[in-house]
This record gives sequence, C-alpha cells and structure tokens, in this order.
Amino acid sequence: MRKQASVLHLDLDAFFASVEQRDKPSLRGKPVVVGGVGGRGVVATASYEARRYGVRSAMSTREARSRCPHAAFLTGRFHAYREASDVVMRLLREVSPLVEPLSLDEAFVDLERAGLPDLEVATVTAYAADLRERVAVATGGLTASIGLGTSKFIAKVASDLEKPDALVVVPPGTERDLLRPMSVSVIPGVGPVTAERLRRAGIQTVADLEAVDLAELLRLVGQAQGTGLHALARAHDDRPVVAEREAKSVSSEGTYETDLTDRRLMEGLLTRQAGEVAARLRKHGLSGRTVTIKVRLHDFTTLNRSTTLPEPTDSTATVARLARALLTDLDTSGGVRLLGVGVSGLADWIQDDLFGESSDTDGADGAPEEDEVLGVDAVEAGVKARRSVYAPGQDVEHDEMGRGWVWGSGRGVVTVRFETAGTPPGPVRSYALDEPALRPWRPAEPTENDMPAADPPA
Ligand code: DCP
Ligand code: MG
Repeated sequence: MRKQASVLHLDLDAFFASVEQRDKPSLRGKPVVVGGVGGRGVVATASYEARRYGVRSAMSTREARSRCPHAAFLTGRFHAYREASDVVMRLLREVSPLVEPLSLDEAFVDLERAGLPDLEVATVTAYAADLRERVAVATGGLTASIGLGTSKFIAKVASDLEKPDALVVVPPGTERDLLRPMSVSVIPGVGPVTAERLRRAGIQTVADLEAVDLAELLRLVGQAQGTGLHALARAHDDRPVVAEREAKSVSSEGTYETDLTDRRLMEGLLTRQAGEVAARLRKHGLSGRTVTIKVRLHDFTTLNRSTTLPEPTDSTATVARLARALLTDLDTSGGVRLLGVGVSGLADWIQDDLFGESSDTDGADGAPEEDEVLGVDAVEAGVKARRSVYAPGQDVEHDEMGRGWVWGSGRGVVTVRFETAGTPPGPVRSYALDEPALRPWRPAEPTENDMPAADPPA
C-alpha cells in the first residue's frame, strides 16, 4: 500500500452499449442491450437506461427482453469496440509509461510515473478529472469512471463506487473504513464459491473478515487463498502496476486436503474449473487454442497434459470436454492432490464467434421469436443461411442513402436506419433482403502500404 493515492483505475461505462449509442444517435438516452440476439443469447452489457429495468450482463437475452421489451437488442460490433479500446489505451500510455490493461475497457495507470509535480489528493484528482475529459474527447463521447487509491485493490473498488461517469478518490488512510461495510465479494479472488464458504462461517462483510485470524482463515479457505484474503481484508495490497502485461494464459486450479481418487469427482472439479477459465476468457475478450490440465499426484509428481484446437475457444463446454479427455490418459489411482485447467495461446475475440449462436439452436427454442423492436432473429437465421444476413445493429451501406445500421429484418425484408456517429438521428427505410444497393459495411482494413508489392501469380 502506497502513502499516496497514485494508482488510477479507469473503466469505461457500459462499454459496448455506449459505443452503440455513440454510433447510433437515435439510441442515445435509450435502453440498449448488446449481446447474443438468438434464442439462447446472453447479454454482454446493457446501457444504464436498460439497467434501470433490471437488465444485467450474463442474463439470458430472453430474460432481458421480458424485463425491457422496448430496448434495442443489438448484436456486437467488435471492430468498433476494439478501435475505441485502442484509442483509450493509447491515450493512457501518453499519460504514463506504466499502464496495465485488464480488459478492453479497463486499465490501471501508475501516476508515480506520470510526471506530476506531487501526488497530493488535490493534484491527482485534478489530473484524473482532466483525463476523463480527454477520454471523452478522444473516443467521441464515451464516458469512463475513474478510481484513485493507494493500491490497485482500492483504485478498482473506487472506480466502481459511483458508476457511471464518476471520479472517486479514496484518501490515504481511509481505505479500511471504506472497505469494512462492504461485502467480502469486493475482494479480488472472492468468487461465489469462496463467498458462500465464508458466509457459512458467518463472514459477510470485510469487517467480519478482518476479525478472523490468519490460522482460522487458512482453515476456512485454504492456504492458497487465505494469506491473500487476510492481507486484502486489511487493505494491504502491494501489487505493482505492470505495463504491457499480456496474459499468456488463463488458468484455475485447486489443491485438496485429502487425495482424490474418485474419477467422477475429478471430472466434476475439472468441469467447474473449465467454467471459471472460460468465463474469465469471455470477460476479457480473449480466447485460446491450447487447453492444459495440471495434475499433482499423491507423491507430488506434477503432470501437465495439453491439446491444441484448430480454432481458439472460450466455450465452457469445449474447455471442459478437452480437460476431461486429457484426464482419461492419466493414472490417478494413487490419489490426486491438485487439479487445474488452463487455456493458453490466447487470441483476441474472433468477432464473428462472439455473439454467433451455436449452430445447434435449431429447434431447441422453437421457431425464432418475433421481436417487436428489431424484427426476427437474424443471427439465428444467419447460422442456417450462412451468408447474406442482416443482424440487428450491424453496419450497412446503401448506394444512395449512405451508411446506416440494421434495425431489424424478417420476412425477406431488412429495415435500416441511416445514421452514424456524426449525423443527427436518421431516417428509416426497408428493403428486400437481396436489394443490390445495400450491403454490409466493414471498416477499411489497415493500409497495406508497408507490404511487399509482389502480386502472387494469377
Ligand atoms: N462483457 C461481456 N460479458 C460479460 C461482462 C462484460 O461481454 N459477462 C463485455 C461487455 C462490456 C465490456 O465487456 O461492455 C466491459 O465490461 P464491464 O464489466 O466493464 O461492463 P460495462 O463496461 O459494460 O459496464 P460498467 O459501466 O459496469 O463498467
Ligand atoms: Mg466497464
């Protein structure tokens, strides 16, 4: 923990939805839900207007539609999110050489390296206020919430306190008072499982946790987590801001008090870990090709087995299936004391996979639903038709009308609203799906001026 509030955490507000509202002026100030629009789709995020109706990340789109039927339900446009993220990260790197991105829309910035005259609360506050404005200008109006504190933990807690569009500084010395009334789940690493374990022991708030001595905590949550929890409950956090750290792999593992011998149990544990790993990949917009399991036997020999997929994945089912398959090749009859699952060979999201419904949606939810707002489910239709499909939210271009976005499609018709970030709310027109003047729009590929000029032989 530092003496000054020199760790800054920035997190964009309702990131995907805000980008959509920026680029679709008619949706500004309105409920917007971004995610899988198919029968089994899941909400990636919702605008704050939609959150008022109880729509949340990771909720099924079906549930979101019933809570907020008048929202615009849009598929994701990853090129736009990636571009906005790049703009923000570039700006942060101008501010300090020590920037640690955590996902597309959040990063830590170390202000000790930002060349400020001092790190007094007034100075860092003014600096962060200015940074928030610069982010809004550079991104064409996206808002960010910023937290400032004496550690990563506190800065991150602070940025979340008054979201959206907020700046919160936790003055040095007030950290523990801030944390005490909060739920233990505010502590990094305390997921639902640990929170439940603690709750059963009567520990719900950070204050409760603070009252537990180290030995008891180790008994409750194990060696691996106990020490960290004990420190974080006291706001002790010395983790440095690490520049450019690219996560090479994401993993989850557990050590067990008694040696495991039951294969079914081991498979169950691997499946759960696979779920955690896949959820983290999704959260950070990553996917990976190599799935690894780690198995420590009763005699402490540690085995690693891995397999590599042709395509990156972030799917719980895929990671779990491969992890279980890798286990079948190992002799674990003597007992196992550690199991882990990791995914490496990480790539950024492959855009089209993100919100693409799995191809087995056929029939499972009956016929594609009619959507009052945005027309029938074009993504699901797309899985079946493979090509020439218009998904709600998608960018399009028309020979005469110019650029716009798909408002909905169904019954052979696609409805488009012609507007972009720089125009006022625009007109709506409908076309036949095979209208030759209308086509999907993609941003130009990066210029290839630096590429060798040699054309391959025809
Ligand atoms: N995301 C996702 N699936 C999740 C959570 C998030 O696809 N389960 C994506 C969509 C979000 C983006 O990551 O827009 C950033 O995640 P945040 O947790 O920062 O959420 P938001 O930026 O949307 O909202 P907030 O204002 O709470 O930060
Ligand atoms: Mg965010």
